[in-house]
Amino acid sequence: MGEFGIGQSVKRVEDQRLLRGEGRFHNDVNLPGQVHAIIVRSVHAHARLRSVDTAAARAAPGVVAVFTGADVARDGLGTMQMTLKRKRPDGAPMWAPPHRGLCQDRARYVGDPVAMVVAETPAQAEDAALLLAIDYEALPSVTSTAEAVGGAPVWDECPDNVSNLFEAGDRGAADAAFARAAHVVHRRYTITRVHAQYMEPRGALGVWDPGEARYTLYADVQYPHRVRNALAGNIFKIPEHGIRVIAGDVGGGFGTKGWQYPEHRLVLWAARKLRRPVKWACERREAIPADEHARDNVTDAELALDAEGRFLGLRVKTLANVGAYVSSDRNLLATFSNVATLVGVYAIPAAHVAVTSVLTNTNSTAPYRGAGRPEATYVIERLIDDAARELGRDPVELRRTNLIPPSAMPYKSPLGVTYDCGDFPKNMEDALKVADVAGFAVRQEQSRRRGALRGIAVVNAIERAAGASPEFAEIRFSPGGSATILMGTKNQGQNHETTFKQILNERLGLDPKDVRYIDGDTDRVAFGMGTMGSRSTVIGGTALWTAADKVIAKGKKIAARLLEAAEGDIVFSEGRFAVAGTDRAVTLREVARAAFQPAQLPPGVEPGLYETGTFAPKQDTWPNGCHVAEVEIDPDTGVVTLASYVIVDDVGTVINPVTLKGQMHGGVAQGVGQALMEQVVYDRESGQLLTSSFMEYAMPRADTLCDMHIESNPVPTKLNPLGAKGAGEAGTVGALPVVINAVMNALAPLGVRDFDMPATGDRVWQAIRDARRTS
Ligand code: MCN
Repeated sequence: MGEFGIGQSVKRVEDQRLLRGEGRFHNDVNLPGQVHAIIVRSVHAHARLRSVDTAAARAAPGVVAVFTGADVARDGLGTMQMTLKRKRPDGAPMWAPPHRGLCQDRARYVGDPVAMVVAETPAQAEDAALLLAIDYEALPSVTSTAEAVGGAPVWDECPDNVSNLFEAGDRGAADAAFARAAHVVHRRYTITRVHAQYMEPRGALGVWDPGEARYTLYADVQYPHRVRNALAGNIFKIPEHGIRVIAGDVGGGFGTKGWQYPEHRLVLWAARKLRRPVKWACERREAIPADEHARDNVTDAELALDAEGRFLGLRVKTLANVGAYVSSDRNLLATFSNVATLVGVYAIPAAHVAVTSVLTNTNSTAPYRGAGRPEATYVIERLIDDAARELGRDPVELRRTNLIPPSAMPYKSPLGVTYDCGDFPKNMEDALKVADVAGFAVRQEQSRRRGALRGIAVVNAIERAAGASPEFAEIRFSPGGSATILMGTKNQGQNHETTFKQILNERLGLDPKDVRYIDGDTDRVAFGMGTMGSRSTVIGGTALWTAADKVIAKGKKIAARLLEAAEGDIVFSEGRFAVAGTDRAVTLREVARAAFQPAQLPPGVEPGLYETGTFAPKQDTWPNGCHVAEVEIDPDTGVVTLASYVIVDDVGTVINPVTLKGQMHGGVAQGVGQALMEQVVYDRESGQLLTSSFMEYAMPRADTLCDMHIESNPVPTKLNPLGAKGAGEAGTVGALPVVINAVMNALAPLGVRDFDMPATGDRVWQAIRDARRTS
């Protein structure tokens, strides 16, 4: 409806404030009397802490306190509790050790928090931190995913480093499919470890209010309510109302800022002990050692095909590196989501998947943009390209033969999930046209004349988004008739304010200027699950729609009285309640004002106008799309240049085409970054982190990317009244496989058979050289 409604390219209302530097990020919050904390982190991948001598640090200028693991243990701080009940392959319960906040007897990765120094200024805390005398006894370590099983034990209690095994599908059916296959294609793919690299490094400000006997945490978290619940229930063991969590503007989260980190409990705990606000602001150079990382798995995948190229079965075994600690259930979610979409958009009748989560001397791995879906899509889409090469078939034709047709919807996949709707063949056919795949040979020849190799790839992506869990919204009118919306989701850059105001405009006709937007405060917002898994638009948006429905229902009663008509004759549209078939009408604003004047109300109607909506979908949505990329490679340097990128995407009803494109661009950039250059690297022998800053960790820049052409092929879902599917991760899900497949398409004619990300110049050059030597 109108210029602000659903489907309109409304400019982001939040940008004025953010671009003028008027946002309020965690580091903008400063309180009287605050002191500053520095976390002293392990310099060893694995070490016994023989002693931590704090005397010199305590005596340093400005130091207020120095805390170690012994203090945490003495005060009885709790740990996160897992609710997932998984098992190890031997049937024993999974070994998924939580973090204690500060290391107890051992440090288990480079960056593991060993001590906290609190001083009047950050500089004094840093100087004092250098005076800590930590006597480490270095122990053998293992950081590599492939070498974790049978490597040096990270925990004595779990000598083989196997945390748990997760299986899906039907092993018998898959084995039977392989037994009758005409062809079997087998490959091993490695997906690297990366860091989310949000623009705003993490931070936390802890406050203790002795009068109210209550904590307040200011932090850049994605799920304020769940962080509060975890801190209250698991760590401090107090009722939830004993903690308030406030997340202001958040400069990117991408999944790995999800919820509670050790620093959150430490600043709160120290604030109470010291009776002063305690602030920790992660330095950029501290971020890679301090934060949870992502991805990092090794997969053996097999595809069975019949003589006509129809897919018969898929078998996948993945080793997923979970790091040294498992800080919550969500750290294992990536392995779960990974499994669900491994068959992609293809009619593969039988599949079996086994994911073994392994412990290593590395940071925990958390869900990161896509959380398992880019990994799954990478495996199936690479396997199809490799199968096409091995069987001498056209990769697009092979896909076309096996796509699930729209007539098969809802489609129950052999991995236990149901795709509700989508038109996968149309996505691909449209993308082939837009990307002019037919004209590739000409462009390849032009590249060849310039001395360059050119590769193309077409991949289909599907992902589980907006997983079934509740979300909350509230609409409050004031006596003057203006409105405030309070959302349980948490914006981190996804333009929630704009998006939700558009949804409200569509349903209630309210001008965005007349609506105030609030999120991220557990005292102001009654409930929330927060933002992750591309759920906010679908679930938060529907919660808001539900609350708006209640506003309309109550408004009709009030309007009937104001218009002296029967309630059944009142119709609501475009912000006005009218008597059907007449021009007699009152605006929503007038109705809202009347709601606060008891004399204006019909009997039995409660004064006031504030409604809540909580939506709990029955099922996940399945956004999908087709990505086509072309790369050019300089064979003399190995440098890969992205030449073109096309997406035809189905996220159901599009709320805002321009912000959706922004989400696609960002998502693709993160996938391209990982495919071409990003990687967290450890030294195999010492377990040292070799990429702890931007000096060693390469990030994509504007010139890494090319123009992106994005089109929509929306198939609205019936799972929510908006018809929307999640969109925030879709770009990344397709980008990872399409870039590497395009690189492989360019390299395979030279004899390169196996190639893993990242496609950096030196690695590509090496692959070309090795292939030339062999041939
Ligand atoms: N949208 C739309 N139509 C749809 C769905 C979405 O127009 N059918 C647009 C809307 O503008 C909406 C945005 O896309 O605000 C994202 O919507 P949604 O898919 O609901 O995703 P969430 O808001 O729940 O965001 C989470 C998602 C995830 S899981 C990661 S990771 C990620 C991402 O969003 N992290 C981000 N995008 C990010 N963008 C920024 N700037 N910062 C992050 O940390």
